[in-house]
Amino acid sequence: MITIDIAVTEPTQVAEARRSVVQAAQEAGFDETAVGQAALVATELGTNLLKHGGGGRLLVGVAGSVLEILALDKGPGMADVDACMADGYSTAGTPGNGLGAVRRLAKEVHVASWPGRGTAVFARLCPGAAGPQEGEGGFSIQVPKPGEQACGDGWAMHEDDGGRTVFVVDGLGHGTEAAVAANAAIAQFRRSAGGSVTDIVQAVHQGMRHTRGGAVAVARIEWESATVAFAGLGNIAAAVLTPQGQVRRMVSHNGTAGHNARKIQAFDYPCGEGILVMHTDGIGTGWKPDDYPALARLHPMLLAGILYRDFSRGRDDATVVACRTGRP
Ligand SMILES: [Mn+2]
Repeated sequence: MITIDIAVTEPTQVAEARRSVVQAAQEAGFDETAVGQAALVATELGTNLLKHGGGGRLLVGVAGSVLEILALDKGPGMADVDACMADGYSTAGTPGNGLGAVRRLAKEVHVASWPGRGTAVFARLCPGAAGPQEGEGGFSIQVPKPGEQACGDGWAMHEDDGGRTVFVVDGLGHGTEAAVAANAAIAQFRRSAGGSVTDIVQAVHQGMRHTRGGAVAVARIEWESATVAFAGLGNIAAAVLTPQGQVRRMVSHNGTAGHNARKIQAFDYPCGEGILVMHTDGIGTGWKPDDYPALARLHPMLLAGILYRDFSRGRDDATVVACRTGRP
């Protein structure tokens, strides 16, 4: 889960981003060599933001033993993503400083770029690790309001043979008390995750009674029927992007979990092999898929990153969760 957001608009901030990446790599249990490689990836991605993106943001986090780095800019974009992935290619004319080294050192690199609409690069580093990794199912960015340590948002995921259930909560307001509410909601979700979406929302509503409350939403992807069942209370946005590029926005009822739940209702949406995305109101809902060709074919973290980059309000906790809706 990505939790740190560093602006990179001048060279000293590349160094700051590198320090954050080193710290996160150590947190993920990387050995000295792997920490050094992570630092190199951070330096190159940060330098690219300055050189090709006109500045941008480097986002960092840890999911299990995986280090996640997102580089986001609103620059001119790449005309040819494949060429930029090749060693030695650099649009600024510095050989060997493009994405080639990032690709060599990272386990996975995913790139999205549109001319005039900037570039997003997602690198996953997990030295020596093999097999499925934590975070493989769902990808997330969760960044507290600027100046706050605690995050009043939360999310969690449950998987079983039949499908996947994704839960998102936005504790009322922000700061410590919002985090207390969000944590109570997550704890209750974990106890109730096997139930229907309406049962889960009902249980979480009860479980948040002693907190200041918040907005919650649950989406259950059923592999067999290729549908998503959704129930929401309050202001959590959710949508399915179909492989054909359509967006189905899901409906929540008004209310505040923990205090006011007049109506808890499930809605069903067909999903196919697309992407489910859910986000709190720290991210605006004004995004349109037509602005980003082939959005539904992106890696889910790139989708999350682009929504964060272009629609984060910057004055609230911001959380966006994205996962594939096809059976893994
Ligand atoms: Mn909020």
